[in-house]
Amino acid sequence: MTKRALITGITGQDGAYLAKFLLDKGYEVYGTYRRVSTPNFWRLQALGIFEKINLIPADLVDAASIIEAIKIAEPDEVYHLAAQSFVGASFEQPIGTGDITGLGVTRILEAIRQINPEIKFYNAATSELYGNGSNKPVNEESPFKPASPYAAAKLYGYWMTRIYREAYGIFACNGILFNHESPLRGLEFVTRKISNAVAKIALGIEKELRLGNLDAKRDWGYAPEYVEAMWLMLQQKEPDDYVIATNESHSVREFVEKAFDIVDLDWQEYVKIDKRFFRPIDVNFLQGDYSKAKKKLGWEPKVRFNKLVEIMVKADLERWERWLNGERFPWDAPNYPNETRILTRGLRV
Ligand code: NAP
Ligand code: F7E
Repeated sequence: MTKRALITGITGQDGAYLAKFLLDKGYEVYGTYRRVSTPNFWRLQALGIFEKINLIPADLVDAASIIEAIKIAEPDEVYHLAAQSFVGASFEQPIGTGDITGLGVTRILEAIRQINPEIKFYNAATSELYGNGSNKPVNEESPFKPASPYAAAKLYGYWMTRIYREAYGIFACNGILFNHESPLRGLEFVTRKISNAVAKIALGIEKELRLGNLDAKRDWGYAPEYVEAMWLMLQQKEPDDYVIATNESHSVREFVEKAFDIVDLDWQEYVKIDKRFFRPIDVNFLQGDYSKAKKKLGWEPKVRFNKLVEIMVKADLERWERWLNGERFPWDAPNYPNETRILTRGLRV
């Protein structure tokens, strides 16, 4: 029988790649989206899957809409990816982040427990849980020391996922994913901010790039590979938690240098340090040991740091070249879905 998956946050980077991955595997894919004043379906359009997805309006702060989404989709698997995912913004909106990113997990788990506890559940946990706890590679057993409202909210979601697994026997997994990037990454995250600016500077559209802490080090992988790990977790015999990473760490400065190298420019001539982009506390170093995922899931990263930077810079160069030639990006177009693709209680057969 065709498997059904519900993805929360299908309009985000991971949601879009996961939707494509599951469609390619033959799944019927349902995704939640929230009402925003400017529609945000450009990633699904860019991957050419917008018309293949069943969309259900739901917001993580509205428990009733979550219950409705699960009733409509009747999923075998729920991938919970929706969140206020930007660490910087969590310092500006700590309460909202707690509600969306933290309590949102419990709203979904509770809906699963009440509607159908057989549904398998993936929770998007994060390397931010470790905070500034270690200067060495960390694994599933390492201590957590969150350093932002975002990380604290994610830590709550991580524990609620484990609690529902142990208390109610729900097949619930935490994917402790380290940073993963792609040409579909949001523009506020540092990698895409850099690749986008480098492309524009190389083409003469922009003159400078303003950044914050260049010394921070991250374990950066390639997002399309990471969504496969999410799926693999839900195909195992037993639910468990896994670190997904590359086990390499590079600084923001290295990312900048590499990105400018690709277009033969000296980064020091264009990059300005701007205190607005520093955080009240930053995580200085993250590197993930993914041995457990390799052993149990057979998962390993393929795209490494240099290749990742190249993929991102080249994709942004191509976009801005097309833009210079008069083409408009998908996100410029009015793109509300055809109403027949939206499922609500009224339209449920
Ligand atoms: P993203 O691109 O920021 O996408 C976040 C998604 O959540 C979007 O679809 C967004 O919808 C949705 N959302 C936000 N607030 C919501 C609300 N109140 N109700 C319903 N939906 C809401 O994030 P991502 O990079 O794909 O990451 C996916 C998940 O993995 C997130 O939980 C993130 O925290 C976590 N994570 C990411 C990384 C990483 O490096 N990418 C690493 C570890 C963990 P709109 O499109 O309407 O804004
Ligand atoms: O920052 C530094 C910044 O915002 C990376 C999310 O997906 O990954 C992501 O969180 C580093 C930080 O990602 C700028 O201070 C310097 O040290 O790209 P970021 P993040 O905070 O690591 C984790 C795993 C998640 O779970 C999150 O959802 O770069 N940095 N200058 C800057 N960062 C930004 N954004 N902008 C700058 O101008």
